[in-house]
Amino acid sequence: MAMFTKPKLLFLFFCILSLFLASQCDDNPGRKGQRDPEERFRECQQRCWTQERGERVSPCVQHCQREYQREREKQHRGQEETRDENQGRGKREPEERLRECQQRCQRQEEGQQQWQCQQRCQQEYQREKEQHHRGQEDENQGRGKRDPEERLRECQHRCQRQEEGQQKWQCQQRCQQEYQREKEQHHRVQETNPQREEVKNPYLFESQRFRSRVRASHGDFRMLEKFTQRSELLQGIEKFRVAVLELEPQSFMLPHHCDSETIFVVIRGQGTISIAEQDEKNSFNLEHGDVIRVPAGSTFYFLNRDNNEKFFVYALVKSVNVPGHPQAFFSAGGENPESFYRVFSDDILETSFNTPRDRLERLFGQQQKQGVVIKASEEQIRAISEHASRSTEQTKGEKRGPFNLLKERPLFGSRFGLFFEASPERFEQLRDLDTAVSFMNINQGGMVLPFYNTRSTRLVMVVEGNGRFEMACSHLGRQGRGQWSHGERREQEEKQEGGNVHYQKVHGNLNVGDLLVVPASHPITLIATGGSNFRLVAFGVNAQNNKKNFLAGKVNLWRNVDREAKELSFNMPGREVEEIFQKQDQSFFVAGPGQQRERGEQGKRGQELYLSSILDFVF
Ligand SMILES: [Cu+2]
Repeated sequence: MAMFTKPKLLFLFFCILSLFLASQCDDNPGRKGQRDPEERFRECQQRCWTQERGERVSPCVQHCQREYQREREKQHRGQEETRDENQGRGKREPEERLRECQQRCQRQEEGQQQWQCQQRCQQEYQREKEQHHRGQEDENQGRGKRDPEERLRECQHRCQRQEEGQQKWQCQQRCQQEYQREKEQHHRVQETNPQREEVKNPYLFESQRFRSRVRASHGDFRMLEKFTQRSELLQGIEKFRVAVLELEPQSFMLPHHCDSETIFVVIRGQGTISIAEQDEKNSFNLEHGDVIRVPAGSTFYFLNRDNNEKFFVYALVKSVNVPGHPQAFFSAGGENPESFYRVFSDDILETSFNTPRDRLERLFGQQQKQGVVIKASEEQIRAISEHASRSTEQTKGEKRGPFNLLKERPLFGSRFGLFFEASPERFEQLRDLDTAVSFMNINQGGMVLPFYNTRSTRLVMVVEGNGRFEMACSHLGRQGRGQWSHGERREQEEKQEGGNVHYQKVHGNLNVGDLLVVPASHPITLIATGGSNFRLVAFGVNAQNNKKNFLAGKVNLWRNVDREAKELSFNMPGREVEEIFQKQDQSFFVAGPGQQRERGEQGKRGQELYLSSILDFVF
């Protein structure tokens, strides 16, 4: 008896109590069972938001979603089975049931009714088949419980270990594609769910939010939804849209003009852009890193002159008519794309072209109906790109012609990363739009120290690799959705800030094709988490006189704050505050969390290695 100390007795009591409660539940097939999956899903999600922190929120929510799906399907199947059993035909195959059902119709019904009865049999059969199919898919996904991010990382590691050179790259591409596919599936599930997770984070747009704007056999033009459609917090960039243009090898995008100013940045491949004006024609060959402005209303066309590689371009589009609703005008084509000439009356066209109607019908009726991007022959490509020029030192700063972002001196960098920027101050083409284009490379395992842009909002797109970000936002904090899981921390904050300002931690994973809006003044950090370098291209709006203010590192803002001010700010001796702010002796980019100890030694040599890392750098 001495063995049963008080806690043990208590434990025993609880065991018995829980057994008793469990049996009660069995007797009463309600309670858990009768609350609907939706309710449990909401509860589960709330648990994630209140109990988990940081990175763990999203996997937790995903788990809830999977659980929800599973329950829904189970419920559905349960209903089926009950009905089947009622009809005494539970275990047989759908085909057999279909035959039986049809025979029943034949025996029992006449004429029109018999036909309807047969239809019902068919529908039931279809439904069963589909369900059966889904059931199998579930089983196949024995791997189902891990999240797509994890599978992506595993896939990439496999590539790293097993493949070399070009093959490695292709292997990585395959991982990305698989990941995209899974995400899209996941996204579709989310869309049907009662509560949308993304309300929490209006700044991150996953790649599948780019939607095709045009149908084309040899290319794709995808545009991100209108920013203000997502959240009113994005009003400041209401006029802007971001798009991706992808041309298959040896293809041609038909001439058109847009009621928008456009800045293109070339991510991959070899292309040519031709810009036709009333009294001017310009053609430029483009390569990765090139930036080119196409003024509103200029007629232009693209060419992918490479035989193997896709031509891949990001675009920042600023509408001039209806804010956030840029439109393209195709003069070429007929039905797909539709040529705008076709809206004019026949007699007007006849007069305008001084050509009989039947010949005009041929002009606008001959096209291939393959959309805005079509295949071009080698000769056609050669002829068009023959007289195209390359951006050179001389064309820089001139009104037309591309300039290469990556051939500039990096604005800042270290062993762990580099940052390039084409600012409106230096490039006339960007000036009147008050925009910038920048490129950031964070080396594998590195991070950029926390900073903020003083007046520019950045639209950051992932070009290569994986990473994550953390950002402080007071707008979301103010909406009372702040996620402080430690109440005391919130209280502390209230004391310091007079209870007026709260910051929401906005965070997430970034993968190729995703877009992140980083509003001006919002402190942010980005960390490379994948097995390769993490590369980002950003469009900056309100870019003139923008500065990046770093909040930590050797070069940081606090260097220019008086010691006494620091003392007052932190209620700590000024010297001690300075000691802390000077402890990180590297600037801009450092080894990421978890990497620091391993790399500490190497890090000391950071400055010496700075130059060689620039030279090693290949986009
Ligand atoms: Cu904010």
